[in-house]
Amino acid sequence: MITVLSGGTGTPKLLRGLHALVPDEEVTVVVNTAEDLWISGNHLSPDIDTVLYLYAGLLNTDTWWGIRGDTFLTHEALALLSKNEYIALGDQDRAVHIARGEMLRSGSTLTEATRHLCRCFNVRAQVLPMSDAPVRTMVATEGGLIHFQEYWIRHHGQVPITSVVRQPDRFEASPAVLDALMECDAVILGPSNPVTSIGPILECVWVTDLLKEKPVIAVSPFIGDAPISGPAAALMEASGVEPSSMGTYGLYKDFVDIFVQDVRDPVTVPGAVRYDTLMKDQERSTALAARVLSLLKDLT
Ligand code: GDP
Ligand code: FO1
Repeated sequence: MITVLSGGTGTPKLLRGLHALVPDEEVTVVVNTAEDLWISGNHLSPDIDTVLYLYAGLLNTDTWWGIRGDTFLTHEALALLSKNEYIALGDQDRAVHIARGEMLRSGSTLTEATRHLCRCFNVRAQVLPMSDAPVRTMVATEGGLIHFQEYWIRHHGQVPITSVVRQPDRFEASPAVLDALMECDAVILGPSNPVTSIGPILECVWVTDLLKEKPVIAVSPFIGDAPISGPAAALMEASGVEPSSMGTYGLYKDFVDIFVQDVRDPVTVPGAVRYDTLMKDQERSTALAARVLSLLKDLT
């Protein structure tokens, strides 16, 4: 059994490769929920949904969010009525947010709601939200603290930020996550944003303690000297971490056994293994996943 820690873009590309090589039933994905948001009355969990739609074969892999071919009629109507509808939610995607919002309002945990959605979409991998507690990544701007989604989507990442703040400052992993980490043979930290995606999972109480007991491989999200998508560099800088593979390794070094970095990376992380980690298509995702699995075999 492999446990993969995931955000919503880089790691799902690696999951696409694992899906071609390992039965989905043998994979548990622990997913970041610190970007979650209640929006227009419903519950958006972007990283969970990306992983869910990937396994369901529905994901829009042009954007790595939302459902392929979705329409945006409700979003267009709502955007005329509310300033808070600043995220482009597809109509079918929104049905998932409505269903999840209802389950949460009726007292289900996010883990239970996600399990239900996995069953509905016939997803066989175990997809686990990192925590059942609401956790938020906020960023400090001149105008005060704002939600990460507001920074990245409403302001297009174009406002200066001085720090990244997690709310609350202490939160528990879900019991299912702790079980998965205790029972698995190995853990993969995919190439996701170390501050907004992997960071919150590592901050869940007990997670890093459990990782120290397991073989762990991490893949850097840096290609060349920059992330290839998303705001990782600005957020790492605002967190006082060097925006590079070295900075990423520094965050993982206490528990990681093998660090994988891209062949184009100008920074050399001592002891790291170098591969082509750019997963432009299914074939390249499968090739990288095969290499990671072979490294794992040597570790276990
Ligand atoms: P988010 O939740 O949408 O922010 O997505 P993630 O945190 O999962 O992924 C964002 C990170 O994925 C960025 O830092 C990218 O550099 C990295 N990334 C995206 N595609 C690839 C890829 O093909 N290879 C590698 N190594 N990193 C990638
Ligand atoms: N990201 C965007 O940059 N613009 C969007 O309009 C947008 C809509 C969206 C809808 C559903 C969903 O699950 C994700 C969506 N994302 C969108 C992705 C965003 O939530 C990601 O968290 C960030 O792009 C990076 O972490």
